[in-house]
Amino acid sequence: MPLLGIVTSPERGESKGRRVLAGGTDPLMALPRIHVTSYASTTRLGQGSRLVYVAPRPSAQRREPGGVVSATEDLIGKLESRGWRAAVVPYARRAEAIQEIVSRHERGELDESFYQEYLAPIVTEPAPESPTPRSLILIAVPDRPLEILFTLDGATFPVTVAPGYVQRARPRPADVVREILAPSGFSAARVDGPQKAMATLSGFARYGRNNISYVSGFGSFHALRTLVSDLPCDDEPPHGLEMLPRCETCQACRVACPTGAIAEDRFLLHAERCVTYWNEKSPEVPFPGWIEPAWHNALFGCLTCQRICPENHAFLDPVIEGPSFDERTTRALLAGAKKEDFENDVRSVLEEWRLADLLGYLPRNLGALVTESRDSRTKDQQEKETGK
Ligand code: B12
Ligand code: SF4
Ligand code: SF4
Repeated sequence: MPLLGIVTSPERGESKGRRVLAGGTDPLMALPRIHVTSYASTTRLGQGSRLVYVAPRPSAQRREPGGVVSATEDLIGKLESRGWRAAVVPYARRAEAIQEIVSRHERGELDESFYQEYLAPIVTEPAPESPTPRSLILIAVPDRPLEILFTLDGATFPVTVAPGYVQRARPRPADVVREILAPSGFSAARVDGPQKAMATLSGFARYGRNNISYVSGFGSFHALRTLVSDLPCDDEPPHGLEMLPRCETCQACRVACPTGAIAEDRFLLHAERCVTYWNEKSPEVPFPGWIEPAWHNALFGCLTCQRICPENHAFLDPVIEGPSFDERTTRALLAGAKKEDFENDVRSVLEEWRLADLLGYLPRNLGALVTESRDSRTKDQQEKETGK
């Protein structure tokens, strides 16, 4: 069977509109660094002819209607068209970010229990061996707080959840990236690491005084994900750890933080003082006495230093509408009911919102919000009655 031609089609099976010439003289073949791979797939074009697909080697470019695009540009373009932000940066940023944390630990700047619980696993996690690590793909996925409606004492009781804890299943960045890269022969694997430090050392994000990272167009309301990839990437030196220019003259988050986690005398957060640190703790760990009831403002996480931030004003709405629970279910959740204790309709809501695995936290976390709400209602009532 004669070989009719060779194309560099972005998607397998997509040959329409491409010029296919005999003898491998397609103008695309003149592009550097493109070669026929051993796994090239073939498609029948017509009687006695065959079309061979080729995959570009690392750093290959490919012709698109608007010109030639690299696999990297193509990836970033496709991720951004989903509403995400992305960058491909040198793989060295991961080791540098890990070194940042390790040095702070060695200098005694980090609370030891906090370090052991959260950071030691991150800084010691080995990177996957495959793909050959050439770059990091940094991704910021915008997110918003969510509101769950509980019912108590005959009234609706709205509760906020900070972004990222309770959500419907959504496409995973790693799967999306792998699908985009597959036709070009590159691959990617999820890898952990100090996400904010990696993003900031890459110039992809900047720190706010609240120690949360800010990405252009999203404020701090985004999740960070990192993948390791064999996509090539030019070596370039790391950026410094940059702070938002506005923080030079603003202290709003520090003043608003009720616990003193954002300090005056140092930039690094006192993580062990953060409300989030405590409402993420295993359900059997009670909140310490120094956390005042009024400081709780979310079922998971704390939003005080993000809501007050002027850099976030454009990103506070809309809040995602989460599930609603009737009084009977709310009381059962407060009493520590497990997924199996509910009827199918409630169970499927818990699963849909990925709340099923978090139920153990509800007696403590929801309990604190309920207590606070009842206390403040009683106080309001007393004030009304006494006219104060
Ligand atoms: C541990 C952890 C926590 C801990 C500690 C938080 C912290 N600031 O370290 C707790 C449980 C408290 C927590 C809380 C939250 N977390 Co958290 N957390 C993490 C985790 C697992 C590691 C973060 C880390 O490396 N901390 C160690 C410290 C040392 O590093 P760092 O925070 O980057 O600190 C740097 C700066 O202080 C800088 N620095 C020091 N001095 C100076 C001086 C200047 C001028 C500058 C510019 C910088 C600078 O150097 C440090 C690095 O060496 C990451 C996931 C991951 N794998 O990275 C998520 C992560 C950071 N958390 C996240 C979120 C969303 C939150 C919350 C907002 C959730 C919520 N709403 O409640 C809060 C925010 C609290 C806060 N104000 O920081 C997101 C952040 C996304 C974003 N937009 O930044 C992450 C990335 C998870 C994710 N994959 O999306 N978290
Ligand atoms: S999340 Fe809450 S407790 Fe933690 S630093 Fe921000 S305001 Fe303070
Ligand atoms: S509230 Fe002010 S100081 Fe804090 S992160 Fe936002 S701009 Fe910076």
